[in-house]
Amino acid sequence: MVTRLVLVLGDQLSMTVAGLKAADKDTDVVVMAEVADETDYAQHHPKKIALIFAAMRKFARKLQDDGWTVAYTELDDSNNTGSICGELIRRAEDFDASEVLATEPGEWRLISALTHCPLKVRQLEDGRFIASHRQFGEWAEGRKALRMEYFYRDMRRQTGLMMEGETPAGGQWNYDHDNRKAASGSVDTAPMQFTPDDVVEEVLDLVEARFSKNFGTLRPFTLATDQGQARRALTHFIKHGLPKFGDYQDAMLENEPFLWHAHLSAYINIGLLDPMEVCQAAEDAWKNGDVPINAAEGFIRQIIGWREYVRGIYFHEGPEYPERNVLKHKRDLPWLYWGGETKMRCVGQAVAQTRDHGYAHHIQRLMVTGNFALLAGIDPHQVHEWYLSVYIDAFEWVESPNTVGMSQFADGGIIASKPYVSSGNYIDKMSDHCKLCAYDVKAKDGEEDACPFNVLYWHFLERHRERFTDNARMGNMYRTWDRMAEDKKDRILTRAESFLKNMEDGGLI
Ligand code: FAD
Ligand code: DLZ
Ligand code: SF4
Repeated sequence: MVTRLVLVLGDQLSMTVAGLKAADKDTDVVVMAEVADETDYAQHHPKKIALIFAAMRKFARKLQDDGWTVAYTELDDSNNTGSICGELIRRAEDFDASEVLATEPGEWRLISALTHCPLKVRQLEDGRFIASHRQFGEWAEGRKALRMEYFYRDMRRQTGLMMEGETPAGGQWNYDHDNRKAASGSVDTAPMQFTPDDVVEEVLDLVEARFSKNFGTLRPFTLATDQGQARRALTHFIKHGLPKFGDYQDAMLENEPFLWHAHLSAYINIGLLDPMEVCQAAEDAWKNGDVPINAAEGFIRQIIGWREYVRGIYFHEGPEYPERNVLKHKRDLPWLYWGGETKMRCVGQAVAQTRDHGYAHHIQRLMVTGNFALLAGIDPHQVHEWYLSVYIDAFEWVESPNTVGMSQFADGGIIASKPYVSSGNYIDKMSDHCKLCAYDVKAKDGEEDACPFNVLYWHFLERHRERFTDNARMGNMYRTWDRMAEDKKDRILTRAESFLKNMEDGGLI
């Protein structure tokens, strides 16, 4: 029998990935490699590198225990070539193999590297998703607008999740109107934590030695690093977090990074949890009467709706999608995103949590850091690079549509029907940050201490009037702006300009 290599990447750590499913345990050799090309294409959060390396090492052991031959390269190995293709070539020589079975990577960069690797590499479609590339393409074909909601309904029908025959459970597809409560008081749950074992400790030492300059705190490190732990984290979330997930999905609280969110995205994205098992656990909890319908439906929608949809968009739109910049925003990402001082309490809190945990929940990503970057006209590519670096769950197929499309409207409205921009009002309503902020969220007249979101909001609308004035969902806002007295409008725009100038000059904002 000819020996084949089976490539398993750091975010493909599941026994059911396509490459492993197609392989022969008796004759094929699994190749896994910690390489500089992957650690350095973004300035990854140290917790993200540690999570991936620890989970890779444990997965390799599991494969070996199951009888697979595994050729594993550690980052510090002296003969490490530094790239996935380089490692495949080296292992092909070692094992006299010429063919490679790979599961298609979640990034065009790596797909291209495998395509150009001078070996026969078969890239099999990643079957860990509900919608295949072909299915998404057929859904998208001929549609004027690719809206998530309609795609989601198809996914509900296809999976049967929360369906009663052809109709959605409870009679509605979407219970979002129940999911906008502001939180108050204390949070009665937290993601499950795991004490590092020997494998994890060794990886932490390596990451500390090699990546201490990257933005982010490595220790304490309490993430799950194998399937068993990730499943315990899932069970814990379903019991303690999911019941209130829906109600407080959009809420933000001081020093409460996780609220009732799952903190499971990284585990799902790297293969420790299967998206369907996660959704089925949520559905079961609802069927057993342990969680309300708005929580279960809202949670399942994030996974079989948004997660599948953004992946479809990434592959449908092609490799240049992350480069898009229809609003022609050019400003540099301010230093405060890398932990520099800021007077904006909401942004400071989101960035500090990101630094400490490699995590911020969706509304912080969308309506705080994303909203600010969009209002301030930051180059979306720099925003994309930031999100790709700082979150433990960030891989381009999921990060770039969320950032470039949903958050920065840089794709011109493929994902979002209108830009996700808001004044400070929204953050004030959904959080307790404003009362501790140096800025005044109630100041709306261009005052020196006016919340920056308040003045930048109108500045954004004014500078993009031509593009958005006819957008049905934005007409009201333009009418409100147009009704304002001219001197008030001048004060607001002048204050916005001086704020942006100060930001560009590196001043404290
Ligand atoms: P929960 O809020 O508890 O949601 C449950 C699950 O639903 C998540 O674990 C995740 O698997 C899925 N999910 C929810 N929203 C989305 C979404 N919009 N797209 C895809 N899956 C979703 N998610 C990533 O996994 N990786 C990223 O790199 C990423 N970058 C983002 C960048 C921006 C600018 C924005 C606005 C969102 C981004 N998201 C990303 C989506 C979302 O913010 C995270 O999935 C979520 O915050 C993860 O935390 P959680 O597990 O506690 O999720
Ligand atoms: C993110 C990441 C990092 C930091 N390191 C590795 C690595 O050393 N080896 C590996 O196989 N994968 C790594 N990854 C995950 C890949 O970057 C990921 O597979 C691609 O971005 C495609 O999603
Ligand atoms: Fe954020 Fe403005 Fe509130 Fe300050 S006042 S916390 S900047 S929304």
